[in-house]
Amino acid sequence: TVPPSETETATFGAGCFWGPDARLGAHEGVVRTRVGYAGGTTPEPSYYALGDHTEVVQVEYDPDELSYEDLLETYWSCHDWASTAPKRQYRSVVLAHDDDQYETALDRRTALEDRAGRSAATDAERLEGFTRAEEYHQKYELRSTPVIGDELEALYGDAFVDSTVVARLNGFAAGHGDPAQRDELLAALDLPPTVRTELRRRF
Ligand code: MHO
Repeated sequence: TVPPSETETATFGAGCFWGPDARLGAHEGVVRTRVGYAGGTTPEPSYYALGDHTEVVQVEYDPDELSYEDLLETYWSCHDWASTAPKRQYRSVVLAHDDDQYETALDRRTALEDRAGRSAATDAERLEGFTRAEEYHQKYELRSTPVIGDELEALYGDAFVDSTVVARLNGFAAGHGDPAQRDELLAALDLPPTVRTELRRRF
């Protein structure tokens, strides 16, 4: 897969970031994902010193293949947007990268509420900063099965987190994507048999 030269970036909070990393990573048109901390003011947040930040997933996507509106729909469909999270760490929040995204988020949130007949707990704010999370939180679905995580990390090296293929496999390992999409990708990859077998078990 040749990544597009022009991508756009979107950032969302939707509970524990492992889940949306996998869900959005499986999405056609998404080029890269990473998880991190945003939406607060505490300097240099980390998992155990989060301060007032929230766990977020950041995605780079190809705007020719995927619209911000479609991304928002998938974002809302993958978490409980109607309930207020027990901790700020897990709040539902759209962190807009520009005025356009901000206006679209407000607009689509109203449409969602009208459609569902319920109000959304999702906040909409401008993104002020993003701190990438610790490596062990990136592509967590793959890492949580040691043979897959270790072998893919060895195979992809420094490109592991930023790879489109790894983002897809991470999503597929969580049960996302459709069988045709999974088969097509697996057929195109020259993966070690152990990884192939373990992935198949997860799909
Ligand atoms: N329930 C999960 C949350 C982790 S997530 C990165 C756990 O504590 O294992 O916040």
